[in-house]
Amino acid sequence: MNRDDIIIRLGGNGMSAEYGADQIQILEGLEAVRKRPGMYIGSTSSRGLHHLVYEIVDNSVDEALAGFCDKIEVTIHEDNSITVLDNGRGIPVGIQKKAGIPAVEVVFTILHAGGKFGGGGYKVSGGLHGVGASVVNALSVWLEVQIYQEGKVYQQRYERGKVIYPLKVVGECSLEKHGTEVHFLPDPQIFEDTVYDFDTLRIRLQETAFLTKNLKIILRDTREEKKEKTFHYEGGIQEFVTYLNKSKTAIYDKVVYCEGSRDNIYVEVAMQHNDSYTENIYSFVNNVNTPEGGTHLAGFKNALTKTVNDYARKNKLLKDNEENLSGEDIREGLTAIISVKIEEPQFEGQTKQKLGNSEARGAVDNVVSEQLTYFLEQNPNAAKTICEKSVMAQRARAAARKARDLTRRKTALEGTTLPGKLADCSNKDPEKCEIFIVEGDSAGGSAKTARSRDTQAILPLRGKILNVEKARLDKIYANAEIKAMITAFGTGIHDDFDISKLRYHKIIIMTDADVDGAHISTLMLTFLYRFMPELIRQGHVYLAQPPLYKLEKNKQIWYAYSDEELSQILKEVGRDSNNKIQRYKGLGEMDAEQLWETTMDPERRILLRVNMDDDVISELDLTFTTLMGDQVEPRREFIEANAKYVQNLDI
Ligand code: TTJ
Repeated sequence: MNRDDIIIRLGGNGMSAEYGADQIQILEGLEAVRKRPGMYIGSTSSRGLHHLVYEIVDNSVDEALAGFCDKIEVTIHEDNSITVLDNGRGIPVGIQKKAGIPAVEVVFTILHAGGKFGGGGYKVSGGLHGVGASVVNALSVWLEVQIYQEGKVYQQRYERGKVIYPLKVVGECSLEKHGTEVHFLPDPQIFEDTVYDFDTLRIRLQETAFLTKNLKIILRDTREEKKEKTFHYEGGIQEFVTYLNKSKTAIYDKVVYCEGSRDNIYVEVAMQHNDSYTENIYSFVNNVNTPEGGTHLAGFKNALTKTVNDYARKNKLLKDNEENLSGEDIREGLTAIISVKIEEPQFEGQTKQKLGNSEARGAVDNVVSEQLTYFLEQNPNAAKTICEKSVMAQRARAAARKARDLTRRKTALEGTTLPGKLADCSNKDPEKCEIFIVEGDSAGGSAKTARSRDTQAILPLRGKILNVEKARLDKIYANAEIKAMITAFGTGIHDDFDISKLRYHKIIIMTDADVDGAHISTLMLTFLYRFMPELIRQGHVYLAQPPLYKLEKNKQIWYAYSDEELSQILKEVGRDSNNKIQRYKGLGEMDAEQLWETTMDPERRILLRVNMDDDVISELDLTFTTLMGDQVEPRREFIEANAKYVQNLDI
């Protein structure tokens, strides 16, 4: 660590507060951030708002990775300001030679100063926006930093990036106390939404705690509903895998764990198979998620495929006349975390989320090959279970390929015949067209009568659709409801997926407004998420919102879509015995006209657009696991919180 070589310790009060040309440049720099905030933090939506917290916390995590900090406390205050406190060494308060101002002031006022402190050590600075504290400062109404160092408390305040007073000593503290505390209020002139969501911060901070063994992170909410959560995982990513597999059934007890350094790259891998058929692998570089993978992920996959095949051959679990297991076969039902720490990560790809350093491939391959071989030898029962599951996957894949080739040939011969149950629309412009996926034949019937034939298609589905998390590919392809959806959408799936062939730009899931309806919606979403995620990513998937109540008074009718709305309407029209209130239990209770005016008419309905977050461990992923798994309790929690995953869309 040679950060100190550019920092001179503070002697006396040490203030050389000569703000000349340099200071003007600084202000111009931060002004640029305020002019184009999106360039620095991605967006000024709620996502950007939460990003501010990560930018600050990441500095403390760096200090933890360097080995000088083991506790971070994050507090959401009643005014939606945020405090981040760590017990690290404290940002240096000495004058920085080049800038002529205290290093801490450099950190908060000079653009990109964050990562530029000399070299050495791993830094949390991956992905698109590792831009640092000065950006947060520029986008805050005010920001105050306090540093606890050598018995003194230092403080400085900024407003919209501008220094309010030079760094000063404001008090004394015990000699043992050390750390940095930053308190800031995001600027409503910049952000569309300035209300923090506890769960959004929780997910990210919990992920950080999993990835940083022995770091304790506390998240506190002091607003109305007071909450506090502590994340502290001695087992690190091993516990992460256990957590991800919590609502699934693991097929062997231990979590495989590999750890080691090669080429100055620190490699950690944890993995365990469950009895599902989907692969859940998350890779990280310096604690930052790399959704597009890269060399570290490639190294892992290569090592896993090679090692398991070698073991299976050697132990006759794969016979001489059988083909090698493919990587996909071995990864069926695998939950894994790949985490590497590397000094100078290179990110590639369109979104700069893919690790490019070629030495990372070899490092991960090497560590995993060596330690997985050892694990398999030491745990023959687990090894056998893994090989057997992979062989089963290999057979199922061969069967699925046959089934798919067959359907392909069929469509080539017969052309794409749309499913019989589909009532298609007449308009041929996909942008104008929408398809309602409706639960049950009777509601489907009403919807067919109610619809606007030109642009609205109806596809009724019978009963619950197949849970694709619980079925193998061959069975999924054979399922009538799923086949109907695939042909109706027109895009194909997996490798054949082609979004330009999408026949309807709105895919609207319409189910009853009860627990069963929510379950069916989730099964539908699971299917779309696993087989056509691009439809969700590009915002083509919606949930219809049928009303919960109908209210009649003096021949006038009102519909309420929530309990709050019902009491609002009652307040307006007067609550008396002439009110007739009907609670809708299902779509079937509405006639076609009611269904049209409340749920389907583009002029009057409410649709919820389903969205998906790409750069944190997908919430969707965790919730699908939770919902579709075997355990009942997490499922109930999910259904209660379900509304969070959809975003309101006014049409
Ligand atoms: C830098 O090198 C010398 C010793 O201290 C290192 C340092 O800056 N540590 C540090 C920074 N710990 N915590 C921070 C930090 C904490 C918060 C909440 C915000 C910011 C910008 C930095």
